[in-house]
Amino acid sequence: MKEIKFSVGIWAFTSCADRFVTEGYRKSLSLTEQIKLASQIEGLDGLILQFPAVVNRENAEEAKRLLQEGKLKVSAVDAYLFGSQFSMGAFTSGNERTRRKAIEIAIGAVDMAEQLDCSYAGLWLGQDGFDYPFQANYSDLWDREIEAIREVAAHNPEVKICIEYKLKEPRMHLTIGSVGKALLICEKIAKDNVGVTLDFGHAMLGKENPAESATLLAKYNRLFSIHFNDCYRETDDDLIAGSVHSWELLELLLVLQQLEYKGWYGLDIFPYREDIVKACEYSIQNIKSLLKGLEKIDIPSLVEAQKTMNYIRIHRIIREVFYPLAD
Ligand SMILES: [Mn+2]
Repeated sequence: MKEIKFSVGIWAFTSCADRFVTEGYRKSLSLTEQIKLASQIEGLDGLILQFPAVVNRENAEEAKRLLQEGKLKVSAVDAYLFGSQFSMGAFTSGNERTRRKAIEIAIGAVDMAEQLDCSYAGLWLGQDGFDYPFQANYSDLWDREIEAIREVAAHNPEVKICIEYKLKEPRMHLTIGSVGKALLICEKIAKDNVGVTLDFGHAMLGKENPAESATLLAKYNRLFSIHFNDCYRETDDDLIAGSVHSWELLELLLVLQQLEYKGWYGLDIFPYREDIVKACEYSIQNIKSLLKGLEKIDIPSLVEAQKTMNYIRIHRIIREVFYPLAD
């Protein structure tokens, strides 16, 4: 467990606005204050940053200094491609100038990752998709999406491009909405530095089982990073990890061990009403507690039992550890 590295998306430290409380649930903090707060989180090793909204050419060296002071690394630099300028699409935009701007920002995120000694750049394309029947030429959207990712990935093969899929929101349908579509794009581009971020809540929202999605991605060497959080599967709630779907989380953690996943364990949470530091620490503790429990599970027996697909026999091995029968 010692070798696991935890990070958190810097957006957890924002005022956490929603569409009802547009001013946010707490006061806005400067980047300096956000990094200082993050450095107080017990067990945290890094931050996921955004380019150019959070880090950019003007403040990168200052951010680097603050991170070093706080003993934090950068686990990924995400391209900020979901702002209002991309409301009609980023990589999929039919307006060539807008599309070029989006590609330029994504390439900027790759360069920023390198500058901050980080080898991962994230692409979550929340505005690429459609809201209504008849609205989109699906073929054009798909082709533009793939070509743009191909171009960004070619910029620097040393930086891994992490495509983060999500079923919906803000678009009603996202172009890269499922693990299968994300994987298909990776396979079409066929470059070693193009892979996927599996976001637990996104997988749950898409009615996937995260452990199965992780396995599928790892099978094709495309499991680059994980975002932990939780949700009720209707929307992307970004709740504290391990708070709602503990079984699915436990299974994912087991599978990550079996797959020998060595990447970051990122938190992607929005603590609207909770103390930020405590919400992050609680998420990390939940994951660590489940990992501790996994140490007590008889894995060879579990693997053997899985061959039978006999659920009761299989689950009894887990239950003995997590809720033993009362006397
Ligand atoms: Mn995420």
